[in-house]
Amino acid sequence: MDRTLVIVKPDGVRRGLVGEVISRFEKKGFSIAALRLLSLDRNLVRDFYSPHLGKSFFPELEQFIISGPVVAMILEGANAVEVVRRMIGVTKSFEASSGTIRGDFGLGYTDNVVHASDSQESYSRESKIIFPDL
Ligand code: FUP
Repeated sequence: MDRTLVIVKPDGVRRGLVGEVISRFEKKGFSIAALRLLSLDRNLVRDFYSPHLGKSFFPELEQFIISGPVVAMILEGANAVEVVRRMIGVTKSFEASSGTIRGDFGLGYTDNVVHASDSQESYSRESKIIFPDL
């Protein structure tokens, strides 16, 4: 079965959206293969967001993502990567369509409620960082 990684970011956790986010994925038909609450440290962030290291927005992204705990999960279901990316909406929450998680719950760019792997390759890389024991 296909899998993907979803992270409810610090803004989503602070605003009490963990249940809402999980509920949407459960209602869609995904099952939760793994779930954990964790705080990312700078080393982990540099590894996780390595494709963005050195970009002008990286310091802001790093500061935001370590600003509080996150809830990470591995979701399992048909075409998980593509379907979940559609359900979260485009990166800029203020441009995301209504009905998507970012479109319904945020206005931010850096603080855009959730992360989801954007390809199989990203999933393989990211899931090993967040769930090293799986
Ligand atoms: P996404 O795959 O939708 O999470 O988006 P990206 O991989 O392009 O970006 C990773 C994170 O960096 C996003 F949450 C948004 C943030 N970002 C900024 O804050 N500023 C930018 O200029 C680009 C990305």
